[in-house]
Amino acid sequence: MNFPENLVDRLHNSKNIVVFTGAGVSAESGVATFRDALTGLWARFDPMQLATPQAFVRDPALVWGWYEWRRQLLLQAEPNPAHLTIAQLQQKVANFQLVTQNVDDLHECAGSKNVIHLHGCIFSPRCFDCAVSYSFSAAPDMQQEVKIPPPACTSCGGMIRPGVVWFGEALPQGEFQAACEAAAQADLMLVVGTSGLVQPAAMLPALALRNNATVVHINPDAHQSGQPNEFALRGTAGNILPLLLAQLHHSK
Ligand code: BV8
Ligand code: ZN
Repeated sequence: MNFPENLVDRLHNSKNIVVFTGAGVSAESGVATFRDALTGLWARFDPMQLATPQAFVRDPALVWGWYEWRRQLLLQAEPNPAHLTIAQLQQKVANFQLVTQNVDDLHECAGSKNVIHLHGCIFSPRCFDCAVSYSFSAAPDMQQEVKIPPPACTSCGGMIRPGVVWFGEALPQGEFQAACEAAAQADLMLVVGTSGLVQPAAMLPALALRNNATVVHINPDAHQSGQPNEFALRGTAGNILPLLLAQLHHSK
């Protein structure tokens, strides 16, 4: 892949890098993206319908079963070259911030530090009523997609819920604030594997652009926006990111 000439210089001269990831960065680890069709029991649902507090209250076992199914799949997933490259990049750059919309822990497994999770994490459930955190005692053992009643909170008896941000729920204040500050101070933002549909996370690239950062979209669906500071690299994160990192080496 040959990168646009001026992009390589911008990459090389950038001092404050933000990497903003979505489900596409985990696709090459075999993890379905958020908008991939659901399977089995959940096939008839749109994820948007299930990832809500209303759905959980209406049928807790259906929703908890869905998250346990996803947790089981995630426990079998490994970081892919995209996650690994992002972790390597963090080692090379003085001011670096990784912001993810993903609820998996593959960035951390790849060695990334201080990851901002805008939408929470599937591995940190809490009580739906009193918010006391809950720790899993074992990996799920689901032979197929089934309903599983959520565990009861040991402190108040309420239902344990997934540690993710559902539609209609506010993002964790501190994380979102820190992500906005990092985007506003960045001189380079890599936007990796996101459809840019979910607000308010999807506004981060626009925030970076408004502050004259170079914004690079890495996505098979990426398209050129025409803005001088915005670049579209069409392809998979697992292929493009290692090449991008290699460019940084060569041009030194
Ligand atoms: C909020 C956790 C307000 C759950 C997620 C109407 C009604 C209700 C709400 C709204 C509404 N209109 C707007 C809203 C707001 C709503 C919203 O944005 N809705 C949109 C979708 C219409 N947002 C919210 O509700 C947010 N909260 O607004 O609160 C508020 C304020 C104060 C007080 C109270 C309330 C909360 C949003 C958070 C939702 N939770 N996840 C779970 O995971 O189960 S979001 C979910 O989508 C995932 O986290 C995912 O990360 C995220 C974004 O999706 P992507 O990551 O982009 O994934 P996607 O599948 O879409 O795309 C994958 C991309 O990868 C594609 O582009 C593909 O081309 C690319 N790709 C594929 N393979 C590769 C690749 N790229 C590179 N390499 C590859 N190999
Ligand atoms: Zn409780």
